[in-house]
Order: sequence, then C-alpha cells, then structure tokens
Amino acid sequence: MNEVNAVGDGEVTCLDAAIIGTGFSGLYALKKLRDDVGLNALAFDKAGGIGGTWHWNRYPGALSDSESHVYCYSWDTDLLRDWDHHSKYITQPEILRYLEHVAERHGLYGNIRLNTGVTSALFDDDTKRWILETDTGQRYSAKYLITAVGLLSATNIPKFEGIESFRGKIYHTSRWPDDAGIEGKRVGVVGTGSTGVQLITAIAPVVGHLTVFQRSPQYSVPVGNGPLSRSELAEIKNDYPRIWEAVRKSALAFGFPESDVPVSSVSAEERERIFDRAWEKGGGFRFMFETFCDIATDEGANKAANKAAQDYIRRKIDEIVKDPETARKLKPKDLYAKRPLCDSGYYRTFNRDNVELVHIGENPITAMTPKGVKTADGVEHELDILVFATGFDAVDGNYKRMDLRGRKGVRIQDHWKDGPSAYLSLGTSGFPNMFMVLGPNGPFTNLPPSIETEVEWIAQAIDHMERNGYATIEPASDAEAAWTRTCAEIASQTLFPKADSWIFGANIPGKKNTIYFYMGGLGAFRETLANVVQDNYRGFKLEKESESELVD
Ligand code: FAD
Ligand code: NA7
Repeated sequence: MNEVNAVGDGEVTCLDAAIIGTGFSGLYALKKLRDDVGLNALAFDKAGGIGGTWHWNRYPGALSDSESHVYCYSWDTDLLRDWDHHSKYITQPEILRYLEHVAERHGLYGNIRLNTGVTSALFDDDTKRWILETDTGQRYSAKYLITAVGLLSATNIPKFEGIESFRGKIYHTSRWPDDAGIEGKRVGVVGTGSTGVQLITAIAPVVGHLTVFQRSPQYSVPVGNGPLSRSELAEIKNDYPRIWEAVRKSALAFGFPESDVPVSSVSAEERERIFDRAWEKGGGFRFMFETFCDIATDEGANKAANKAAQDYIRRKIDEIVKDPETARKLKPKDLYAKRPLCDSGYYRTFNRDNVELVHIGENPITAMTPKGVKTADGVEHELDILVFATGFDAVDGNYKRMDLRGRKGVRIQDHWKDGPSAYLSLGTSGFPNMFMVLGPNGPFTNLPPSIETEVEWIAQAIDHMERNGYATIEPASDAEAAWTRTCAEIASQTLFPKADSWIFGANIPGKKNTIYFYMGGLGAFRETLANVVQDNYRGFKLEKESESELVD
C-alpha cells in the first residue's frame, strides 16, 4: 500500500500538472504547459500575490542587481518591445508590476490559486500520479508536479538566546510589513549580505539611529544605477535579438561580455584603470567577471588575481570611510568569493552620525534582551526594531518544508540526507514526473534566462511524454550522481567553495556544506540539455504503462 492512501477520503481535483510557486519560474511554467503543451494546469502559491521573490521582498532598497533589460522574460517579444524599463536596474515594485502585467496579459490568474500553500505532495506508486494537499484543505491529483518553489525563498532566522524576550518589533527582510514604522526609530540590522547592504543604505537617512550588526565584512562595489534615456532604451530594444543570443551563450547570462583577460597579463597601472572603470560603471558581477577572467578562479601565485580585486576594494573603503576604526571593521580580509555585491553608497553610510557598526565577528551577540541586543563586551544596544537580513535556507529550503515523498513513500529529507542532488537540476531519482525549476545543481547565473531554459526543457520533455504515451520519467541515479560529480569538479576550479556563504550551504548552522550549483555557465548548460534530448533523454528512465525502459 502506498503512503498516498493515508491522505484520506474527500474530493480530489484532477489536473495534468500542478505547479508550486508563481514567481518567474511558476508563471512561465504555467504559460508553457497550459498554452503550448495543452495541459490542464494550476499553479499554487502560499503568498497572497504572484511574483515570488518580488512579492515577498518589499524591504526598503530592494533592487535586482541584474540589469533591468536582462532581468525579464525573453519569450514575450511583443512585451520586450512594449515594456519600458526606466532605469538601469529595476526595483522591487517595478519587478512586481512587470510580473503582474505578464500574468494579466497572458490570462494566467484563472489558473492560479493564491494564499494556498502546498503542504504535501505524495507520489502514488499505483496510479503513478502525485497527490497534493493544501493548507486550504483541498486535494489535487496530477500527473506532473512542477516545483518552482524558489531557491532564495525559505527564510533563515537565526536562533539567538532571549529573542522571545525582546519587547520591540522583529522583522525579516523578506516579510517586510507595510506598516514597518521605522522612521525616527532605533533600528538594528543583523546581516550585511546583498539584502542587508541594500536595506542599510536605504533606511539610514530615515531612521533615528541605526545599529548594524556585521558578522562578516563584505566586498561591495557601486551598483551604478541611473535612469535609462529614451535613446538607450531604443537601442536595447533594437538590439534584443543579439542580446538574448549572447546571454544564452554566455556563462553568467548577465548581458555583458565576460572577460578573457587574466590579471597578470596587464601592468599594475592598466589593472588599476580597468578596476577604476568598472567601479565607475558599477555592477557587482561586472566588477568580478567583466574586468578579468581569473578573479573567481585564480589559484596561482597566492590567488593574485583575487587579491588584486580585494586590495582595490579595501583601498576604496579606506578612501570612503572617515573613521579609521570603522573602516578597519568594514574591510574584509578573506577571499572575494561570495556572490559579488553592489550598492548605492553602503560604505559611505557609515560616515553618518546616526549609524553605528558593531562587528559581531569580533564582539559576538551574547543574547537578545527585552531592550535590545547584548554583545560580548557587555554593551546592551537598545532598539525599537530589530531586522533580520539574514538570508535564506537556499536551494532546498522550501523542499524540506513540505511533506514531499517519491516512490515507496521516500521523503525528500531522507533522499537528500547527504545534501540535495539532482540530474541537471531538473529532477531527482525516485521522484517520477517531478520537474524542478532551479533545483539543486542548476546554473549560477542571472536567473531569468536559466529559468526560461529549464521551463522550456521541461515543457519539451512533457510534450514528448504525452505524444509517445509515457507514464513516467525520472533521472537514473547514476546519471544524477555523475552530474553531481561534474558540478563538484567545476566548482572546485573556482574560489567560491572557499568562502562561507549560502552558495554552498554554509550560512545555516548544521546545513550540509556541499554543491548546490552548476558553475559551468548557461551556454554549456544549454548545450548539455540539448544533447540529452538529442540522445533520447540520456540519463532519464522513461516508463510506459507496462514496461520500463532506461534510455541511455
Ligand atoms: P521565487 O520567486 O522565489 O518564487 C517561489 C514561490 O514559491 C514563492 O512565491 C513561494 O511563496 C512559493 N512557494 C514555495 N513553497 C511553496 C509551497 N509549499 N506552497 C505554495 N507556494 C510555495 N536573481 C537574479 O538573477 N538577479 C538578481 O538581481 C536577484 N536579486 C535578488 C534579490 C533578492 C532580495 C532575492 C531574495 C533574490 C534575488 N534573486 C536575483 C533571485 C530570485 O529569487 C530569482 O531571480 C527569481 O526571482 C526566482 O524566481 P522563482 O520563481 O524561481 O522563485
Ligand atoms: P546572505 O547573502 O546569506 O546574507 C545574510 C547575512 O546575514 C550575512 O551577512 C550573514 O553573515 C548574516 N547572518 C546570517 N546568520 C547570522 C547569524 N546567526 N548571526 C549574525 N549574522 C548572520 O542573504 P541575503 O538576503 O543578503 O542575500 C541572499 C541572496 O539573495 C543574494 O545573494 C541575492 O542573490 C539575493 P555571514 O556573511 O554569513 O557571516
């Protein structure tokens, strides 16, 4: 008997495809499967609105650090022509407006169920269908399960002793309330990642006093945001076919040419000029990857390329920050090998009289108290509001928060006990007909182009199954293991695993520090996907009603 039988009786709505999530991934999956493959599909989201990341992350300063013209869909060419981006980078309200417009324009809302969390998804071995239960008490059955649950979506709120005693308000940046009421207040921010850097810079001028609790100093460069003129916009629109082609062939999909120049090949003066130009132009990924080709990979000569970039940013911090002790605390000493940050005046913010930096890396938080935060030096930092900009249980976080079970009732938590794995990030063995968008070991890129790549591949695979009478598809475990090894090998050629960050699961105590991304680039990833299809879905097991066939 299958675990599914434990769900109990009651009305079950039959679908072809159930999609979890309505961010960039879920919306496009719905559009493709409903309109191109012709499936009866529904998308669910626990949020009260569509947009995923951009529904949830409403904190002041929230901005995409992918440039606006490539932080959008490429598949709606009419919309590319009609939608005007007003600035080089796109803010949270604008991204949300864009996604709502897409949903409206393609009539997606009728197939979306909001305020509906999927609490369980169980594969029934007998019927070969997924049975879903929602927190609204509904049950659905679907042949295909598409998990578009987001890779930076499950919040991370660290445990601090005494937190429940704090008498002020506590927010996480990705659950920012409309009535946050920070104006004039004593606000503390824990966390100085991409989110913290944006938030701190944005709120410093409006709060009464801001205490920044920094565990690790960050390398950050200017974002270089600014308006897009009509002529710049027209140029982008005319150039879109070339831009998207280049994006799809590139490694990072950020829409700029990635450098092939090693740091060591230029003189010290030329190096400085290149960094200066990048600093002026702005953009974290541009600074790391458009300047030189070996900042994130160089292992030779004391990681000289990486060190050159570190030294440059440290010099900038010294130039910008007036108080030498604050500058010292702000300067990272480790590798420049986390997701590269950019900002709208982060370091400068620490010159303000109402901003105080507490380096909890040196002077740890010992407890939260009714009045605020106590540090090891005995100081109690009194606060009205405490904000956690502490990031996410990335990649597999939302999977672990569901009761998700594959063949023979195996729980995803058990299947992934040694860390999450997937074949091509699209599926995992033992979970038939479950397609993940941005699952583990997918491309580390500007994400909309990778999302499109994955959704299009999934739609093609499902179409293939429907046309050829297949009941199930799932990765063969050896193919999945080989993909994991490939991802590990590629990652080991970069410096990213050597820095503690969410990219390798190092931000959550107890989380498996392992491989979560494919760092071979979008171009190579797309080629691999195309070859897998051409080789008749190499590495996947496709099963008809009565037979089992490994296609390899
Ligand atoms: P999400 O947008 O995260 O959507 C997932 C949805 O699934 C959510 O709405 C969630 O509520 C829903 N969900 C999850 N579990 C369940 C469940 N059990 N039941 C029902 N619903 C569920 N990427 C870039 O490429 N460039 C950037 O500049 C960039 N900036 C970012 C800034 C921030 C602050 C954050 C948090 C992320 C950023 N990202 C950026 C990453 C961003 O998440 C992706 O670009 C993209 O938005 C992901 O879309 P998605 O649809 O895959 O996931
Ligand atoms: P990040 O990049 O994971 O940053 C989280 C920050 O919170 C970072 O500074 C952490 O310090 C800090 N943190 C986490 N846990 C703690 C505890 N327990 N105590 C003190 N400080 C802590 O999340 P973001 O939201 O900024 O960005 C995530 C991605 O979303 C980003 O890359 C973009 O793609 C969008 P640490 O550095 O680990 O010492």
